[in-house]
Amino acid sequence: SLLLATPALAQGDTPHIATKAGRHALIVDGAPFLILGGQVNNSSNYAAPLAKVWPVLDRIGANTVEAPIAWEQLEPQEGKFDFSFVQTLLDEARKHDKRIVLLWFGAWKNTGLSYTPDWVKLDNRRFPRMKTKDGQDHGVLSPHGAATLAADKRAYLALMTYIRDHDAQNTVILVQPENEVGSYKNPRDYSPAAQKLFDGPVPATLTKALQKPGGTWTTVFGDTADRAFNTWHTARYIEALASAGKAIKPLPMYVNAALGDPFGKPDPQALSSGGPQGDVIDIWKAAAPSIDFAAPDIYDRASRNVFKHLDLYTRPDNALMVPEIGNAAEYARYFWAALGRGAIGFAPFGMDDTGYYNYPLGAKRLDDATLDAFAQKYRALASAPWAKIAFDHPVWGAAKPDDGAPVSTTMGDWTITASFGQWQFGQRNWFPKADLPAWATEPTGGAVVAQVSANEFLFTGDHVRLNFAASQGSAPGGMIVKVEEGHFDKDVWIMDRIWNGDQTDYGLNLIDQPVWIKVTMGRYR
Ligand code: N0T
Repeated sequence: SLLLATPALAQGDTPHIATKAGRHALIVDGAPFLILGGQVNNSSNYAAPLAKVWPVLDRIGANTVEAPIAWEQLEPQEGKFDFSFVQTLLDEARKHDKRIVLLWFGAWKNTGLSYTPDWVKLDNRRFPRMKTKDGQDHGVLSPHGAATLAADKRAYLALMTYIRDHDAQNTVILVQPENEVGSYKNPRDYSPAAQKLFDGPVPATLTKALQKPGGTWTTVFGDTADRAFNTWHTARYIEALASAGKAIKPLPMYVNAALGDPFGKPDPQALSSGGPQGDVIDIWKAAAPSIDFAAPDIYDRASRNVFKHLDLYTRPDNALMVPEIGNAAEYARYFWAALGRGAIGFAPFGMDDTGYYNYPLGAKRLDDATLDAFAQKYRALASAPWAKIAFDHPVWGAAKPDDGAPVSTTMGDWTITASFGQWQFGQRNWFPKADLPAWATEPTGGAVVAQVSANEFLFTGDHVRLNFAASQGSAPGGMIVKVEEGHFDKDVWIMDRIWNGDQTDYGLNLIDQPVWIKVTMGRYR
């Protein structure tokens, strides 16, 4: 008899980014997957400190660990590879039921070369540092170093080969070649060889992609030429790693950015010139088509800046992911803002118990309140098929802005308003003498909403009140028909109770129990 082939999963089983209608999903084991992540501290990439990672990740309900593999640890002597930590990480992640986002700390880590092996660090002739304008060495490897690229790439490919051969089950779901690339205080390499390239024409691929006329770097980019040049060449270098890496195993790959001021004109001396900041994503897209997306590392506490950064990386051609965000409690609310823009993942940085804290970027310490701020949200999201919902439907999210003001949106015929800092009953001005809740003055609160059909919404959140109403100008008679609290059995919504009375009269309030709510809107005639 004829054997019919079983329908193959798209692109085999390998994780990949899928895009439809401008929305993105990270597909893992054939289904959309939401990265509820945590990144370990920089030096936790050894067997011993891993024991201090899992309890913290379990405590916050993470499903994914972001962990570095250092070039110095993989290839301590040239051509002699040591995969023992890679294997330990795979074994332990599986044992602790975590997926892995693998971070390749190669030629560039926060721009510097500290993670390269000694034989790279100490051989500046073979692996040249950038030159400053006055001919001094700058402590960042030049992206024009052909030997640097060849050696870095060889090590990266050895890593990818090991993953291909030892991770058929795709514990590793995403790879980040290099970390926060670019160069601080030296916008590009000013060596004679680099200068020669800089004086030449801008590659046509780039001018075409940017829809600019051809010319030299200076004529095309003016006073941003140095940065554009270093961005292009850094991205080309990473493209070489990514494209060759994907030929071995086509895992999705991304780059992360140390961010500047998202509103001001970036100062090429102050920010990591060459990195994938929001204003140069187009250069990265043209130079590095094998990179699936660029991503923001958020260590800026100002809500206005955070929202703008998130917006800059939310594009039809760029899946939003937050691979690093400060692990202080106040950053946790931005989880809602990220998911509301369709983020495929989120990961506070420094999530282990090795005793290191990167305050003032993140937390002073991981106390219970801090861990709960992330855990509470992760547990709510882990209980829902959110990645699938957000791939199939429009979503919106709100995090409490610094000024505490309400925020709203309109989805179809309905306007949704998120407000913050209230008790659950009634309105503040009814009880002028009642004290305010503790969270009224805290940077806490937010929600995420999916419009699952024209008149139906799913949402969860914390320290927030949501009001649903007919949008201005829509037909009369619009109202909330039903509010259900429920849970999911795989993809199916199961109603547990109907909310009514106090639970709905003053808006839909979620404080410290972020349950799932389904709202059905309608119109009376
Ligand atoms: C991040 C992390 C780690 C004057 C910082 C942020 C991680 C890297 N870098 O803990 O090092 O590996 O991606 C740099 C932010 C610099 C802000 C300086 C303000």
